[in-house]
Amino acid sequence: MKKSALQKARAAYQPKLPIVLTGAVKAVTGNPTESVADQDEIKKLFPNTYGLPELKFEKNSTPAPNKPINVGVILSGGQAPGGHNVICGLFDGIKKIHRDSRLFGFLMGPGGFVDHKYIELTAPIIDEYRNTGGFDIIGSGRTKLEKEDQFDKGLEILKELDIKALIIIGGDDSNTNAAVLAEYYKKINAGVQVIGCPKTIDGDLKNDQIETSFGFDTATKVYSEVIGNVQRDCNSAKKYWHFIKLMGRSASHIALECALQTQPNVCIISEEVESKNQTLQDVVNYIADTVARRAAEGNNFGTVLIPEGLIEFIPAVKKLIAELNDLLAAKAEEFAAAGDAAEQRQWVIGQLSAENAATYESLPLGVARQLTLDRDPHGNVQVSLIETEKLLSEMVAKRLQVMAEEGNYVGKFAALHHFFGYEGRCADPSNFDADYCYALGFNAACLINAGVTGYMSSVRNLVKPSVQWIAGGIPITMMMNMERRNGELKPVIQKALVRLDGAPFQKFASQRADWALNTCYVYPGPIQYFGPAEVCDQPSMTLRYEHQSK
Ligand code: FBP
Repeated sequence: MKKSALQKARAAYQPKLPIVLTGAVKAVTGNPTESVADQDEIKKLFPNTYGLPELKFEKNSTPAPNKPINVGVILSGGQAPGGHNVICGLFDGIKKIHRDSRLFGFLMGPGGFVDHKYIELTAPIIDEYRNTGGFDIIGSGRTKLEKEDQFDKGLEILKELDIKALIIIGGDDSNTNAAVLAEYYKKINAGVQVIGCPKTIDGDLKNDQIETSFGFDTATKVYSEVIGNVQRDCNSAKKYWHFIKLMGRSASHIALECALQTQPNVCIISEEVESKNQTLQDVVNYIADTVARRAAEGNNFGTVLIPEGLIEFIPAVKKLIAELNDLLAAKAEEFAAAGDAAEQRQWVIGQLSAENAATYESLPLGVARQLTLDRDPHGNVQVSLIETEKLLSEMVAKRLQVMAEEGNYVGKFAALHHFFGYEGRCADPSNFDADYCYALGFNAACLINAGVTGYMSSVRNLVKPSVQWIAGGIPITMMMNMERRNGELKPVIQKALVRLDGAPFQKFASQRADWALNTCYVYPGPIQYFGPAEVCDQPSMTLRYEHQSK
């Protein structure tokens, strides 16, 4: 494979480990834990792995003699920069336990585990992927691991390869599955540990114990670079409004971080729209007012950042989606048999409550249809397929026409559309993500060596230099609550949405009026891998503000 000059230089980068992981370690046990909510239900569902203590690694003076161990690894869900480094850290970690330890990678996500498709990850393979973006070392997939026959089928290959620990690198849904698998293997005495690693560019897998998921830092830096470039272009030509949709599923962490980095004229935060009980028209009016106020100053240009999950947070649409989820879970076959798209639309309208049917009918045809189609295997609406940026700009154009007729707007409005998502998911990890991911993988090996199961690899104190990071393990059940999925109440890891009382949102809210009217763009430029620490090694602004407020 031909390599770019940067790839070659980057291969030589040695990720920095927390100092505590550089020698022999011992696991120090904290107090028993509780789930974040619904304690009784979660305890009943996880009798063998509920209430475990938090673990913290500390230096040990005498390294314990160890035996070789075989480990399996799965990449699950959407790509996130740094996944390869988790695997490299894991490989180096188990080799440190014993040089005869072996690592097997299951191909194309959890599906490869169930179908027994794997490769052995040897040193030459691992060395090809150090500090690179992507998940192509073994591929990823979205098969949901949830049924006992899948767990049993997977166990066959684990036994065949003498694998004693399985590492699942995934987001909230995949780590929920890791917890269910850990519980099952413990219950049947399978002799296999299951450990999770917090992955997702969306930044929604975080809590008091997991400060951030990996990939968020790099992806938001890539998006901020291109948003900055678009802003400089629009400030040069002064003739376009750019509507930029950003990935991130339900949560608006990505949009908020990019706003903090680039200072656009408008950034919508879905969680705020929901808390203010706003309608789509309210959001449109807010953008149109900003366009009009800038036009009055002679500025017929600007930028609008839109989180991809916005539509789900409009309270009326949220209610509609909840009813659609239950309806489609209960009557999937009837829906499929209803006929073509127009007939299915009529069938849906006939089944919904009057209030939700009215919301459904009020949405543009394409958006309404997407809400009834293609849930991913975890039951999520595929919001990345909804063109919210076009929907909003069309509605803004209409609103401006009305405002012009009323004498409240004089200006020109020409809109361009962008969707930044896939562009950032496989970028070469920033120094932060390269170090963080390597540490998460290496730490997972330490958790294996500590003999635990049902834990998530945790590396904390992330705004400090990486040598000062704190390493340990968090019981996954500690992050769980009960939520309705596909018409049933299920134990799942609680998704972290943007907190409106949190420091990152507060900072944004205190400055956005200035950014709206005045042109305060910041141009962050591309990720830098070499150079002064203030350019190369800064964690995300979200993480920095969150830590400042502690
Ligand atoms: P994960 O939760 O799996 O990390 O998803 C990340 C993500 O990039 C979302 O932001 C996006 O909505 C989704 O994946 C897109 O899914 P797909 O890769 O299947 O098109």
